[in-house]
Amino acid sequence: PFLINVMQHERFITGKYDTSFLDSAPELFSFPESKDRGTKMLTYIGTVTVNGFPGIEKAKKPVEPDPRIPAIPVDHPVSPGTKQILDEQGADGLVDWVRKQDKVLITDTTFRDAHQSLLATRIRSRDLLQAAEPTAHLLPELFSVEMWGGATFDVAYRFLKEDPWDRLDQMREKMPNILFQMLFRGSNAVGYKNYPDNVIKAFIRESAHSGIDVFRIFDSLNWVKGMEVAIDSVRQTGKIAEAAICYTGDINDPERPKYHMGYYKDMARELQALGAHMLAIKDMAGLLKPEAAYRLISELKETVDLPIHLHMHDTSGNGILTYVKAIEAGVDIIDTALGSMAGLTSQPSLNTLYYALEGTDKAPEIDIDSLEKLSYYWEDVRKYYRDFESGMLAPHTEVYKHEMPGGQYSNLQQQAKAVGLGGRWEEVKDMYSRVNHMFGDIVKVTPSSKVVGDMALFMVQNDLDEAAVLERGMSIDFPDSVIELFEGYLGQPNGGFPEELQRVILKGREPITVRPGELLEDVDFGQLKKDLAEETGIKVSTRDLIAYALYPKVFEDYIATMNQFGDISVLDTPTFVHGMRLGEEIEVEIETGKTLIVKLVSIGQPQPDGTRVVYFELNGQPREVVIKDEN
Ligand code: 3PY
Ligand code: ZN
Repeated sequence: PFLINVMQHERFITGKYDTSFLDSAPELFSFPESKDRGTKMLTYIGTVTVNGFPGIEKAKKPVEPDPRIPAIPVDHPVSPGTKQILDEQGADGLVDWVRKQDKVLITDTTFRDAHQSLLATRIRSRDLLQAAEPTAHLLPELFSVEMWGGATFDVAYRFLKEDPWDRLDQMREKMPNILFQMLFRGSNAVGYKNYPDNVIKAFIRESAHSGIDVFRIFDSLNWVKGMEVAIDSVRQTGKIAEAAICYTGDINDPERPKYHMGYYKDMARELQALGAHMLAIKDMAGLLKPEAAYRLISELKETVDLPIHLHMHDTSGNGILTYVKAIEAGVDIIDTALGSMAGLTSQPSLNTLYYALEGTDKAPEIDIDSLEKLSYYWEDVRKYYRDFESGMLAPHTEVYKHEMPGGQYSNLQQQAKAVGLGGRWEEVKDMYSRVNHMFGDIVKVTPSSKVVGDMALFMVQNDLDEAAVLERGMSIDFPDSVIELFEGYLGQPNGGFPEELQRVILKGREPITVRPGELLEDVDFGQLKKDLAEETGIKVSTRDLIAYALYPKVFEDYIATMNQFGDISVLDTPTFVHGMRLGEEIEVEIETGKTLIVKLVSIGQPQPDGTRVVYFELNGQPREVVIKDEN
């Protein structure tokens, strides 16, 4: 378009090729918006307006006030923080610095686990990014911000139709002073199954290079062998390998002898020997009771010479008390969320902890007014996602019985509804705990927790109990995830699998006992790149290739959506979820300084072929798109 503009300029036509006119003719640089891009966006808005957003009930778009974004000083750079310590002193230097702190250090999980556990991981990059700069300015004392990994990677492509790597780049730019932390599922990376070693290595290399500083690595069965490749790869990048012990059971309950204090101490020693820079206690369900926390942290501090980082969920309502006890015992870092995104299945509230510790030696160096300001922002943004709330309204002490991780509760509830068991939810919860014991009392965290959930649904649906499974097992087709677990493809649980159950589930096939990665062939990235380019026609980047290696179908669907609708991450969230109201006008900044004005004029009657014409104005010009009415 630039050349066409230039060639139509009168001085070009009259043969005066002195190009200084370019400088004095700014109109040459304004190009008509390509039809394609505008039409694609209108097609998305039309589709969601007519058909609603997948997975939630169609509702009229609510009128939402703009979120209260905390003001940031214009002429004041952000204060340096832990990111600078890592960059200047390396991983060991940072670990030494942590050891020297006498106040408790804080990780903010609002950008990852809090919304994974409260809102089905649905917070979009746009809403996260608006909080990034204010957080960098207002909370420079944070140890880290957990903002990537876990379920965020696949949900970004699958449901939000945006690129998680872009989120990382943009967050990094806006938050240059605080360490970025991610959750990494060991040999399951950010997925639900074991991947070949070269996929794990490539993922870690690329994410370290893109700005992740602290990798919290866990194995869903606490099988240390399943964590080795990841720990080693992180160490090679110069970033921090934080190896996690998943906490289950109750060390102070003599009725649950399997997960006793000695078990956790042994695992901590093994992780230290493997080269972990720090140790995490990952209490994914929120089972660590206050007295147990005091004992666990004190004894682990005597066992290993690593800083200890405690993560928990506040499902029971005991989170703050547990944290206070852990802090008394000398825990180095704890995970909290901003007030309005905290509590229940999320992390305990940092705002609340501030007051719980006020005046004590360990009170963190955090400004409470800053916490409240950021909390307003998240309170407003959270409303955009009300359709994804779990419906849990009060602390839920039953978690000590069923032991479901914070992020699983609402998911399994949805799954139960989807298979017609919504009315039998009490039975499903009870069965979840029975399945755990039938499986030999295993650690339950993604993906092992999903297997326990699948089996619980399967047994309730088919009216099976433990005895029936063993007696009639040879003629039962168990869910695929259950078969894979018992084949050893998620690794080995402490104490092995119950043999008789394993025999009926595998029906004569031999399980594996080695690390699955030893049997899986490396992915041929060269070939994969060719396949992906052929399949989608895109110019394949390393990041695309890694995403495709992890989730081929999800990534292909994402590219197909981009082709159909263009980049819809630029839409505001109410429009993304609900489309537009009749007569409404919105502005969409499609790139810096470039804004489209979109008005929804009317929606036509359904046509015999099941379509409707949706009438818009785009920058004042009438535009129509044809949408298939799915209702
Ligand atoms: C995840 O793996 O996504 C988790 O948050 C586990 O607790
Ligand atoms: Zn968690």
